Amino acid sequence: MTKTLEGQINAQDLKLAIVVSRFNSFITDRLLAGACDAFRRHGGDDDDRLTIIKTPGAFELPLTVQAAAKTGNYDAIIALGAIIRGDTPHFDHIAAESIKGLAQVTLATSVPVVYGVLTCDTVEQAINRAGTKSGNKGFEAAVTAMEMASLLKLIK
Ligand code: INI
Repeated sequence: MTKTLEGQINAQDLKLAIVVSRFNSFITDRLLAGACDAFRRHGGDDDDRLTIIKTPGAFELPLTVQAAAKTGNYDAIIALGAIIRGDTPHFDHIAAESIKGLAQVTLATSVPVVYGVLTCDTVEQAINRAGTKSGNKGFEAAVTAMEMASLLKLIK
């Protein structure tokens, strides 16, 4: 008999952390609002189970998420940021290090880490993904975090 494991999207019994960078805060504040909205709309009405942690920029996300993951206090961690291309290769370095670092943290700690970092060529692309034309990637990241937290509990 085949057994299928699939996580549920429900925040009721979950402890989540959102680690959000302040760089491009006019975008990341909207991603944060979307993630908090998703948590509350899925039964996460107890504010004790949602912790928000702020970093200066996306480059600081991996270390901060790692510190949060190592506490063992969170079923999943949502990393939010907005990296927007400028005139120099800086964008590419920050984008590469943030995704690589976060991927390392999730595998090393076995805590689900969800990547809600926008990497956009223009400010308009970022606005479109932070609650306007293309939805809110913070909301989507929180939904994925709930599913992954639930899935990992099922597997264990
Ligand atoms: N940080 C971001 O989160 N987004 C960006 O677009 C960005 N750009 O383009 O420079 C950015 N830089 C700051 C970086 O994340 C670090 O905070 C900084 O380099 C100090 O370590």
